[in-house]
Amino acid sequence: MASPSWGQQNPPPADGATVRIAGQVTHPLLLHETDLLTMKRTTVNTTDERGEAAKYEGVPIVELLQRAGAPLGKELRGPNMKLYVVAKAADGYQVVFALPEFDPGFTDRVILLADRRDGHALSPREGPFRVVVPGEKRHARWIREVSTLEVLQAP
Ligand SMILES: Nc1nc2c(c(=O)[nH]1)N[C@H]1C(S)=C(S)[C@@H](COP(=O)(O)O)O[C@H]1N2
Ligand SMILES: [Mo]
Repeated sequence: MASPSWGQQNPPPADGATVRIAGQVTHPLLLHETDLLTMKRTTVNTTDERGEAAKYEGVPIVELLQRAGAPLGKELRGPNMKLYVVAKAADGYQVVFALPEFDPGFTDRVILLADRRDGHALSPREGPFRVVVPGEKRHARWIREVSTLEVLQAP
């Protein structure tokens, strides 16, 4: 049955398998799932929103920000202290992090761009990428289906 256009039941392959690092960075990035596999990866043992154990695997977001040229380490001072990161998802949900939340000079907590849970790729509802914020009591910033991390500066 030929169809002149893609319908709701039969969408084109979504280009959701990428994540953009954009905004006030020197090297904006478009990363594919396979790019994340070549980067420094970490596993985080944590609990999900229902309190169930979850082993998430992926890349520390600081690695992505570093690669994109966001100011971190010694550069994270002065006017750069008003930089923040907006994470945006396919469903329009957005959450904000201050840049120092990712910097190991400020915190030992590792915020992850996860692409696997308990040894499996994330489900379409959750992935392909999800931000995992260990130790946070509420999971509102564990944004699913992340498409973009945008570095911006408070006015
Ligand atoms: N894209 C997206 N991510 C999201 C949300 C959302 O509405 N959209 N809700 C958040 C909230 S409020 C919570 S509590 C957790 C719930 O995670 P779960 O759906 O895996 O249980 O997802 C977070 N991530
Ligand atoms: Mo929530």
